[in-house]
Amino acid sequence: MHVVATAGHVDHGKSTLVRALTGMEPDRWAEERRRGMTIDLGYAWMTLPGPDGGPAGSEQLAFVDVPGHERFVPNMLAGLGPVPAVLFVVAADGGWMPQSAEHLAAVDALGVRHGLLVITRSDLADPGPATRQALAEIAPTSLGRVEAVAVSAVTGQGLDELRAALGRLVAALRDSSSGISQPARLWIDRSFTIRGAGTVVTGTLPAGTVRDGQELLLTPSSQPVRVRGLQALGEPADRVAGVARVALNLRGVPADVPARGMALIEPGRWTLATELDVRITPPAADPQPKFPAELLLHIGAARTHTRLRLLGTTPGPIFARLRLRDPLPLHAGDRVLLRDPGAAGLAIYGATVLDPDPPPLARRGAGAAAAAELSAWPAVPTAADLLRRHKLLRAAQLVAAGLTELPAPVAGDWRADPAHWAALRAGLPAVVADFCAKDPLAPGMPTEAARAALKLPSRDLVTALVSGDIVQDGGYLRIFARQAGDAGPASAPAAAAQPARNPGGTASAAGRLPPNIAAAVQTVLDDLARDPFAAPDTERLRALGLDAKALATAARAGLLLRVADLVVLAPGAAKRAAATLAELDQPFTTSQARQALRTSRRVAIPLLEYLDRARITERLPGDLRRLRDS
Ligand SMILES: Nc1nc2c(ncn2[C@@H]2O[C@H](COP(=O)(O)OP(=O)(O)OP(=O)(O)O)[C@@H](O)[C@H]2O)c(=O)[nH]1
Ligand SMILES: [Mg+2]
Repeated sequence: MHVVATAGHVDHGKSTLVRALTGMEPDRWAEERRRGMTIDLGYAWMTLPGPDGGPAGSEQLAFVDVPGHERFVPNMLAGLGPVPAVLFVVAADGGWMPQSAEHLAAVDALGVRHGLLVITRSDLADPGPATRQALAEIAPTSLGRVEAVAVSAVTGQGLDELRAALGRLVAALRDSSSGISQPARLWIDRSFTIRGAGTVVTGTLPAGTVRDGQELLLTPSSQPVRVRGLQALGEPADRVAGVARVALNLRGVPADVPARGMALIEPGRWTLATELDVRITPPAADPQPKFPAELLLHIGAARTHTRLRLLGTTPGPIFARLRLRDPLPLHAGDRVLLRDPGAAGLAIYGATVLDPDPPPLARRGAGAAAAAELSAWPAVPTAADLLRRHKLLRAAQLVAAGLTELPAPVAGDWRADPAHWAALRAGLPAVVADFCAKDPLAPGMPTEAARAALKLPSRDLVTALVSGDIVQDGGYLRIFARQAGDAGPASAPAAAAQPARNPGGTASAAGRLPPNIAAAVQTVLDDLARDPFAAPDTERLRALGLDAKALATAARAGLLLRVADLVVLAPGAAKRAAATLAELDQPFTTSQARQALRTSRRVAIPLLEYLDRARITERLPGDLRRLRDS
């Protein structure tokens, strides 16, 4: 299926033409037929001729017929917004008119690239002048050079040529479809109730596929709804792929809830944007337009009020931050239309969404900086552009921004800007060294502190940055001491004055114990030299001014063996205990070990558990152990 919208000035024959082509009535309302004027969108479809204008093929072409009257511009935009092609109608006897220009400006702002010019009512006047003028107006727009066909809906003249031209238009549409599988975003333009079936919505699906039974989210509320039956052009279907006109029967949503301008989207695949950065392409005639503070933003069949803040004022494309009144499901690269409804003349601007979830503009001058940054971006942003700006993004954020070609993750589902990541990696050692220098008693820099210092959103990223001289151990980061042997644990006296060999590292921590701590540790070691397993009790430690943190630091420096938080022995104690235990009958009980070591249960139990962990002893059932070597 293909979908085209009509466009053109009021009374130029759009609906009459659609009726002539399809045999269906696009003016659905009695009021429209009474007034002979389209007010709201109309829907009709035809089967296209086969190749070379032969017998009817199987391909269908749906029309969204829009009103030409200026009062109904919002309805016109809702019809035109989601379609990839336009049937531009100009009456031979009317010529180029104000709404011809306004509709063309909208087509151009939306970036519609495919279309046909149809000169209608050509039984009433020579189509030549209208054709020439319309082609000249259309040529500089996104439509460029289009085919022109003169028709009369009254005499039928030109309709066969028009059908053939529509066949060529559809062929061009087919060739230009990107083939990239897009997530569904159905722009709702009608909602009604069918007795016995419940809520039905219809809309244009520009891309992606909707399936029977599928769960979709109804924007802007994000309410989940389930499709329970769908139709394409009046025929039931299991699935419909865009571009298409679709009618969906919805479950889980009261009939009065859906309305024109809402959308049904695939969960997780769209950013529900309230703030976005855009590139506005000013019209050639007005390169530096004066924007009002409040505009209307149109995309698909939706529109919402938006505030506009210009980012910098450089010639050429205009960069702006928009703040929407209602969130819209957007991708980077989406084309939106901005309109000043209060303007006297035409005030329609096309814009491209660059960032559907931009960083806040906090500092002074941040706007100008953002404009400078965005001016280097390509027409349609890539994941690399968004990452350069945001530094780090989760895959889900990029996918929701419409980017599916992602770089490899740096940690979990995190993606990083390569330059930023390299800078973080290069900067981590200094951050850790700085922390350790300021707090030499700390067991290292807590991973959480490093995360905060580097302003990272997740500790996993810190872990992923660990490399080279940095080691991560038990939630702490330390600089690996290459010359650890220089300050060998067993031989090291608790020398407070020992020079730092490796700033911030383990070896220097030994050298940089505050003198009172170093002296207290030396006192403990002196006591232990007399009675090796009589670890100082908590009272003694408190008297010496040694808390768990100080003991941990001393232990890390190799000055003490810490078998429990507040149980410390001399560095050689494990070896010495092993030698003593080797003299016992194997296996031995805790009590036997305690007696042999001439110590208390307070020390014996954690010491034996330490020896188990160090694989010096082996734990057996029934409170028994034996030396592993024996
Ligand atoms: N003689 C002649 N009259 C035509 C032709 N096409 C349309 N008309 C007449 O022109 C008038 C307007 O036609 P519509 O089809 O309602 O025009 P429209 O563009 O849909 O108008 P809006 O939807 O209100 O913008 C009607 O009276 C039609 O009968 C044609 O080819 N020849
Ligand atoms: Mg009409």
